[in-house]
Amino acid sequence: MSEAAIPSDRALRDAALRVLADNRRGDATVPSPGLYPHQWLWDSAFVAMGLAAHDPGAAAAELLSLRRGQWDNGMLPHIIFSDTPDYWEGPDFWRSREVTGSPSGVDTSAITQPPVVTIAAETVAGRLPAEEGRHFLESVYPMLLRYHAWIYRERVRSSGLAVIVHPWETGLDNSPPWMELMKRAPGAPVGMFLERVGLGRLNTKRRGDTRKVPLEERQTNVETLRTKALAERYRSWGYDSGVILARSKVVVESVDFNSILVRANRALDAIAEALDRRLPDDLAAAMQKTEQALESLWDDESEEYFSRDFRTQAPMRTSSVVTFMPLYAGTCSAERARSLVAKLNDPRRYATPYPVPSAPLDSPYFSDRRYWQGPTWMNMNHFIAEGLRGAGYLDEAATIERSTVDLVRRSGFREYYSPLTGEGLGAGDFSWTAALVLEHLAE
Ligand code: 9WN
Repeated sequence: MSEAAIPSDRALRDAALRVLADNRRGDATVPSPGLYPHQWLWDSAFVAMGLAAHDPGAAAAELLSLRRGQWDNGMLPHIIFSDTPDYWEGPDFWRSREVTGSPSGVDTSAITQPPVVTIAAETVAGRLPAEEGRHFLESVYPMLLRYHAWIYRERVRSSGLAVIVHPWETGLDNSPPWMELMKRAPGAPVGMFLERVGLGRLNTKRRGDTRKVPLEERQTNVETLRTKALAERYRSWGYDSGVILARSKVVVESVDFNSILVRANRALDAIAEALDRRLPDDLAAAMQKTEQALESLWDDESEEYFSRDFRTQAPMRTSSVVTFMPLYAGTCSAERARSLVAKLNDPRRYATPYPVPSAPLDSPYFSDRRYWQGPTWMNMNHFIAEGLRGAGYLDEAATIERSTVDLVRRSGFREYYSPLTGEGLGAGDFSWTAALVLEHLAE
C-alpha cells in the first residue's frame, strides 16, 4: 500500500475499522485470518483498547469472550482455538482437553501471555456510558481477579516478580535474550544436524508459518524446534506449574511481563475500587512488591533493564526493546529514564529511520526482517510512547506515535515493519496494528 493509498486520518481510521470488522468472528477477533485464525490473549486486549473509542460495546464483548477459555485455576491461555484447522501448533499439539481443569467445550493452549487484558478492561469501561461501564466491570472482574490470583499463586516467587516459562509467554517469541537462554532448552539435535549438513530448509516445509511468510522473517529451524520441544515437555508434565518451576531450565523473571503486570495490577485495583470491592489483602500486598522488585532488573554496568534467569539469578544480558518497558510501568527514576531515552535517540542503537526496532542495531542478532530480532512492532511502540509520556518526555512520545501512524499509512496494516526501510512484513491485515493506529488517531 503506498502513502497515497491512505492520505487522510479519516481514511486511515475507516480502513482500520474495516480490518477489525473483517477479522471479527462472533465476539472475538483473530490476529490475521491467514496466519493466525484463532484468538490470542494479548492480541484481543490490544483490539479492545483500539476499539474502545469507536465501538466500546464490541470492545467489551471482545474481552468478555476470553472468559470461555479460562482454566479452573484461573489461567487465561494465550490461544483459544476456533474450529479453523489451519494453524501449525493447534489443538492436537496442546491437547488441553486431556488436562484436568481445562475449560470444557473449547480447545486452548496451556501457557499464558502478558496480562494486557486488565489494562484494556479499564480503558474500555472508561469509554462506555456509566451504567454500561459498571455492568461490564461487574461481568469482567471475576475473570480478571482469578487471573491475577493465578499469576500470584503459581508464578510469583519470593522476589515479588512473576516468572514465565516459555518464549511464547512473552509474546516476543524469538527475542534475542530468550533465544540465548533457549540454547539450553531440550530438543534441537536433529535440527542442528540438518543445519550443519546444509539441509535445514527441509524442516520449513513442515512449518505452517513459513508456508505463508518467508523463512528469513521467522525463527530459524533450530529455534523453532527448541520452542516446540519445550512446550511438549510441559505437556508431558501435565502443564503443572509446580513441576515446571522445579524442573524446567527456562524460567524467567521477565522485564516485559512484569512491567505489564505492574500496570495491570493498578488497573485491577482501580476496577475493584470502581465496584466498591476490596482486593484480598495478600494479593494486594504481593502486587505492591512487584513494583519495587521490577527495579532490581536494572543493570548498573550497561544501564539497561534485563530479564533475569530465575535458575541462576543471572541477568540475561542480551539487549532488546524490552529494556524500555519499565518506563511503561512507571517505576523507574528520572535518571534511569534519561539513560533509556539516550539509547532511544542513539543512531548506533535504537534510532533507526522507522523506530523502534525490537533489537538494537549493534546486536549480533539484529536483522531488519526477522520477526522479534529487529523489526518494528506497533504494540512495542504503544508501550514505549505511553511510557515516555508518563515520564514527561512528551515530544519523544509524540514523535514515536507520529512515525508509527506514518509507517502504517505508508505500508499498510502489517504484522511488523523493517526499521530501516519501513517495508511492511509478516502477516497482512493484522488486527493489533489496525487497533493501535485507531488508538493513536483517537488521541
Ligand atoms: C505464537 C498472534 C501471535 C502474537 C505473538 C506473536 C505470534 C505466535 C506464532 O503471533 O506468536 O503465539 O505463531 O508465532 O509473536 O506476540 O500474539 O498475533
